[in-house]
Order: sequence, then structure tokens, then C-alpha cells
Amino acid sequence: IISPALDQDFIASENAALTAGVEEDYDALGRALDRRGIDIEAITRAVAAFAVAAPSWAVGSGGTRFARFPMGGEPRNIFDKLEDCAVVNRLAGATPTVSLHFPWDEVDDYKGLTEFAGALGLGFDVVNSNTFQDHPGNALHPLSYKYGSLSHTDPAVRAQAVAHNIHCAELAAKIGAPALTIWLGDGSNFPGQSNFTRAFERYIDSVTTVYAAVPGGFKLFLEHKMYEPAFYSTVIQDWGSSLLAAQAVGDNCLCLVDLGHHAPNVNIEMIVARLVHAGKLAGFHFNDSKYGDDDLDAGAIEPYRLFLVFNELVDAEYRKAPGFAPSYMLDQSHNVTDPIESLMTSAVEVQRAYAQALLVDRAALEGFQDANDPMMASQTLKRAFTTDVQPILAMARLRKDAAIDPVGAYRASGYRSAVTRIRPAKAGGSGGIV
Ligand code: PSV
Ligand code: MN
Ligand code: MN
Repeated sequence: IISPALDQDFIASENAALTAGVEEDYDALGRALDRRGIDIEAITRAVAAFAVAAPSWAVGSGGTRFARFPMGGEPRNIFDKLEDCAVVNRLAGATPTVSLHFPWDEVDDYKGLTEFAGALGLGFDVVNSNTFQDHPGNALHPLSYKYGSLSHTDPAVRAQAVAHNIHCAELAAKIGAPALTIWLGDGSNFPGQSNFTRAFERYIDSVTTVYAAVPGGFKLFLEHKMYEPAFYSTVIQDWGSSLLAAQAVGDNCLCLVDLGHHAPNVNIEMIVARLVHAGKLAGFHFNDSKYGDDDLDAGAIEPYRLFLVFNELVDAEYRKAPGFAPSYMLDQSHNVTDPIESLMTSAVEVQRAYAQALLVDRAALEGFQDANDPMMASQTLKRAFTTDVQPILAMARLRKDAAIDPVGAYRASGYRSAVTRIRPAKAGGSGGIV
């Protein structure tokens, strides 16, 4: 598609009216940070270099198990999805890669797909397998996953799920993706339905078989989730099970943290610290939630928690934690917003949390911790969190030729109406996640 949303001159003209204000605010913030001994340019450089992958599955309207309300111009295939992701990256300047989901995003020609993405300025990040639903008509999935996949009681279903994951790793190699994330829905709905120990052992055995088949250096990420679709027990329900499994499988098997996959009130930032300590932090699926796996936009509900997660990540960077190189991805479902607007906003919120965490005076914090001064320690974090870093984020975008105001520029571009004219309307329906 040829759209102003992807056009440099259009973005520059949208930025023109806002540039003087950004420069003024940036200079003022620079002086204020200088008084705190912080070089604003160093922070802006780090923010500009920060990237988070966009999920291919999030550019269509989401839904709940009750209903899905489609919007206009929903992507028909992975090529349309990549065009939408290119708009997200072009305007917000923070999502240069896309995470694919197989078999949803399977094509015949991966060289062509990689070239198509490259022409849009996009690369590929970690890929995802899917054995949490059946794939009718797909010859590689003749057996049902109704009662599980990698941990299924039937060795034939386990073998099918193993083969699918190996296939996904092969596709990852074709597009230059560095890792495969395995999230599955395996679990049980009734006490007694499943033997916890035997299911876990079957799971570890299956993942070990996948691991043995993938090339050296390629990573497997295990994604835990407390509940849903299974409502009594889930095989990899928390970071403890995830860590035990990753340790049993091998060095290149790591634990992925999706922010929505925990019990309410769980201290996620502490889980992050523990996984860093164990050298097992794979990375993140960023989103936000109030109740469960709500998949709301990152930073929409609990921005302080997002900041505290980044505080741990910056601390690990600062301490030079061995092997620390997490992958950052968004994983959201957009039921009532335009997904392009939500993804841009979320990418900026994740960047914001990173920028705020970079402002923490780490030497002072360590001093307050060692001196057992909880008030000053907590104020040190709050001081960083309450600093308005908006001018840094805007300046980083301006310097990258992205939009100072991504949502404003997107609306002015008319992209949604343009794709609504080209792409046929999709059905709504009574439920389903994608
Ligand atoms: C499951 O809730 C999840 O977070 C996993 O990451 C899936 O791959 C993704 O959603 C899309 O269904
Ligand atoms: Mn996820
Ligand atoms: Mn989820």
C-alpha cells in the first residue's frame, strides 16, 4: 500500500508544527537532569536504541470468548499484517521487528516474505508455535489438542506437537529469527483429571526432544501462564515450573515472562530479578491487566509496575549480569481500539518505563539500601518514575524521522480508511481470540 503513514515527507510535515515545542521542552529537561548529574543525551541515545517487537497476531481486532467486533481494514494475511506493523514502526519508531505466529503466518515462500518485510523496514524476532488450538485442514495437525499437546497422554499427539515446534524452529531459521517461544494451553479443568507429575514429565520430555532437534545457538523460550484455557491446573503455570523445565532441558532454554500471566498482586519484578539471577530470563510479552490475562495496552493500568520491571532490567544491565540479553515483545489484544494506535502507544509506554528506569540514581539507591533507609530508597525510585520523560521520547522519535505525535500523525494519514477500502470486511462472531 502507498500511504502517507509510510511517507517521510508526510511525517516531516506533521512534525514541523511540533518541533519547536519539543526542542524547548527537551532543553529544559536537559538542564533539570544536568542538575541531577544526568546527561540527557546518553538517555536519549539509549531510548532511541531500545526496540520491542510487534506481534503479528495483534493487528487484527481481538475479541473475548463472548464476541468479537471487527473493525474496517483488518489484515487478510501476513503481508497485510506486516504493512500495518510497518506503520506502527514508521510512526512510533520503536518496533523494527515482528514476532510471527505459526501456523497462522505460514506462507510458501519465506525468502519472499523476508524481502517483503525488509522493503518495509522490518525484520523478524522470536517466533511462536501454536498447539493450543486445532488447525482443521492442516495436514501437519490431524490429531486434536483438546486434551493437551506437548504433555498429552497420547504419545502420537505429543509427537505431532513436537514436530510442529521443530517445524516452527525451521521456519525461524529461514527468516533469521533467533528463538521460538512455546506457550501451550495444556492443563486440566477438574481435580483428578490430570496427574501433575506425569504431565510435567511428559512436557519436559517433549521439549527436550524439540531442543535436541534445533540448531546449536537457537533458543527455546518457555512461556508460563497461570490459567486459561485450563481453569483448574496448567502444566507450566508459573515461573517455578518454567524454571524447573528450562533447567532440565538445557542452557539455551529460557523462561519468558508475559506480564498478564500471573495471579493478581504477584510481585512480577521480583520474578524478573530471580530469573536474571538464574541466567534464565528469556524476555517479555508486554501488556497490562487489571484482573488476569486481560491483554490491555502496556502501561495502561499499572505504569509503576512496568517501571519496576524495567528497574530490575536496568539494574541487571548496570551490574553487567552474565548473559543478560532479554527479548522484548508486545503481546496484546485490541478489542475496542485501532490496533495500530494501541501498538504505537504501548511501544512508547515500554520505552517510557525504560527511560524512567535509566534515571534511577543507582549509587544512591544502593547506599540507602545498605543503610536500611526505606524512605529514601523508595523516594529514589519515585523521583525517577515521576520525571516526565516525554521530551526524551519525542526527541528520540524526531531524530529517527518518526512522528513526534504517532497517533495524531496516524489519524491525519487516513491509513485506516485507505485499508478499509482495499481489504474486505471480516466477520465478527460469537467469540475466539483472533
Ligand atoms: C497466551 O495467553 C499468549 O499470551 C501467548 O503468548 C500466545 O502465543 C499469545 O497469547 C497469542 O495467543
Ligand atoms: Mn504471551
Ligand atoms: Mn496471554
